[in-house]
Amino acid sequence: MAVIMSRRALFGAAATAATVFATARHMPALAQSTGDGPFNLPKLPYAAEANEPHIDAATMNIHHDRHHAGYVANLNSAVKDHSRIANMKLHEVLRRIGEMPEELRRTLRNNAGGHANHTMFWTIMGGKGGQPSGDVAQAIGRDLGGFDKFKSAFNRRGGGVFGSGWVFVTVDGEGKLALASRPNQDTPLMDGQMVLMGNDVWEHAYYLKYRNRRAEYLDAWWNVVDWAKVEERYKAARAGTLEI
Ligand code: MN3
Repeated sequence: MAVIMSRRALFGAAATAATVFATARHMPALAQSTGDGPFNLPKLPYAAEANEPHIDAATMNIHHDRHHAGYVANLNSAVKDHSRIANMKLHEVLRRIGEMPEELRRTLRNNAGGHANHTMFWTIMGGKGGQPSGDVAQAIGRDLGGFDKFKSAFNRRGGGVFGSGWVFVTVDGEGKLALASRPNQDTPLMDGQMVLMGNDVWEHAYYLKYRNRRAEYLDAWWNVVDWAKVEERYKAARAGTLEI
């Protein structure tokens, strides 16, 4: 408990962090699933150490087991008495966020958004960085001016998010790419778009290792991107099967 309390003090967005930690207290240290559905925390697809030294294992553990678990728990609790929403798929909730009951909308925005963003995020990391090849490389060349230009524009965009949020690459059904950023846990899925990849620029994603140096984190993050996974997402987007 002492560790939890001292870490809580490290993070900004106190209200959100307090909620997340209050929920996480009731979970096992290595929560793999909230168990009480309907939404579930996916396992990390690799060991927490897999992104060392660029992203430390402690950050991975707390980010997945506390923060992401907290969004899932809050989401489940929000839909507990709303079976219509509880039966929807996550991407449907987000796509139809404007139709959600007004008293639930902010909670769903934050927690369904947080669940989707982090689910995407884990899957595209655990790699060895480098450069993409194949269709993704071609699309980056065509739509984003090539890899180097894309990487610096993405980092600039991530650095420009005021407070907490995300930087994304969106992809449409034809495979066209664009850069986007969103505050908090918003996602382009809320605007009917698809997300190819994205990076979390909340302080909780980098504060333990990088303190307030977001630009250093943004730079280092490219070393852990799994381009094969990004390529899979690209193909799924074109096939109409990419959900989150
Ligand atoms: Mn996060």
